[in-house]
Amino acid sequence: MSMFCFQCQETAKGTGCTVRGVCGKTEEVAKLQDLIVYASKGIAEVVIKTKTEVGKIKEVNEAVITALFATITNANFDESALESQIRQLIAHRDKLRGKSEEGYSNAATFSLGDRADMLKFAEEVGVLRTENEDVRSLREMIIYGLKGMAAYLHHAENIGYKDEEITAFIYEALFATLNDSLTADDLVALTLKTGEYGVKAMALLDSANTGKYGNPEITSVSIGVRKNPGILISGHDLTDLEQLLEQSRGTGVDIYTHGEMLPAHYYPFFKKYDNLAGNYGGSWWKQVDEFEPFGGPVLFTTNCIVPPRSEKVRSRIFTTGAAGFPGCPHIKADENGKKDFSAIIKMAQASSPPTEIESGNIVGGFAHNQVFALADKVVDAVKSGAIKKFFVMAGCDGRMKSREYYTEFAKNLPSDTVILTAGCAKYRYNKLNLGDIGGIPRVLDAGQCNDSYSLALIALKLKEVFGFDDVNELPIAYNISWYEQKAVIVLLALLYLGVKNIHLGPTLPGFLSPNVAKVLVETFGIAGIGEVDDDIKLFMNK
Ligand code: SF4
Ligand code: SF3
Repeated sequence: MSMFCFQCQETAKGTGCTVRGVCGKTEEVAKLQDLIVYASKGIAEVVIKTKTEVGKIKEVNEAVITALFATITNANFDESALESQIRQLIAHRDKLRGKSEEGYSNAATFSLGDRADMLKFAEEVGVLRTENEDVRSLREMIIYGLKGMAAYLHHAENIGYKDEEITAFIYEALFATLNDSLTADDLVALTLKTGEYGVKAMALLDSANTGKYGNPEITSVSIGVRKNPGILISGHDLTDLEQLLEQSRGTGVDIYTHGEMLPAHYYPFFKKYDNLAGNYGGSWWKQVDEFEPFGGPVLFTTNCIVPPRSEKVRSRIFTTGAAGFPGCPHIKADENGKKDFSAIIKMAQASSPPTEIESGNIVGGFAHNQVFALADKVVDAVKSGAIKKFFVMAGCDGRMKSREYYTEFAKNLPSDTVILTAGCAKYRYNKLNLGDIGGIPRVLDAGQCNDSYSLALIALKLKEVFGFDDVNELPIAYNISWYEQKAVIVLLALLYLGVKNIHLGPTLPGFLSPNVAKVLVETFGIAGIGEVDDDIKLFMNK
């Protein structure tokens, strides 16, 4: 076996990618990413054993968070970038540890040779290093949750928000995954604690985003095109969008969002930019068809990158932040966080304007503040029976055919139900025109995957208004679709908040061992999905 990765929903045969990732990740990239995780665990060990105050090692924290983020599915395919992150992590680790190697594990002491040595060593430290499949399953679930958390912390940090308590937890959890004396029960407890910190991380990012850009509000977003050439910006980082909008103002170039950047339109702050033209296309995997007709350059601020099919498209791709793709220019921030996007703007000016692939508008912006403002209306609609049930359908989208389930599910839901969505899962039904209930749209989009936090706040608010003791008494069903590791932290956060009977699809994670899956089923009522009609009946009768 040349590599092993089973962190995402598309993992080969539902069990693991062993030759090349279904995502396009090469063996080398997979191994370097394993090494990043292992080196991060080593740093965690040193931080804990030297009792280093997390607040005093800002640079180390940033390096660990960015590196973990770079290992998320579809974030970074660039071997050289990953190698230099590993070298940076090891330099930090050794500086923190000093000369002494006594009392430390291999993760805290291993040294690096050349790339070939690194790849060889990586084979010993990957996922399969843990032999017991239940321990492996729990360890990896924790690690994937931490990766998702790292992504959210990275965005918050870019806005100047950080929380050392969360960073300290990341070290605690990373180190715990090296500890062979922990039992499966200990690891289950740590999994839930990861969910607890996931809530904190999403809350921090929510404060950062709303603190800087205002509270999302109901917004109609154009999905057509204008006449100017454009730049397409994808991913989740709002600070990148802000800088791009500022720098491209008055240059004759329009900015379009793609995939998970769509919710940026909902923030009041961005409404002042008349060069923010709209949203182009659908969710991440549609890029293989949509980047070609877009015509202009594309900036990836995070996942999800799909290795481009043609050189023509590849030559128009730029990355920044934790994202990376070999051969594509990577735009770094200076020490003040400023990025120079002039090369992208220049390329856009020489590009043809986007070809229209859709027209019209979509409506979103139903994050917590906006929904709370509509609370009376929503509560009345529930009390009068006009709304029978809410369906939380947050999470990720993906290219598997089986995901057509979600479009059919949304289409076939009774007309007295409302979908609460967040993340790129929304693209399966946000253009369906499902109508409204007394002015409340039947699809309420809160925002990006991290804005699932808003959905949790909305549920907690409804619990309070209706005077229930338990969120599970509410008329809310959870039919979540997952793909990558941010969905793992969202799921763990929901479990921590006590949400039961979540249905997860289109398939259950390949990293769940049969015993761990059993614990999730028995303790939390987690289930997969079945046929649309049967599932709707099941949910409506619960
Ligand atoms: Fe396979 Fe997913 Fe890992 Fe890519 S990220 S190698 S598709 S399991
Ligand atoms: Fe989507 Fe990649 Fe997960 Fe942020 S962008 S939800 S899959």
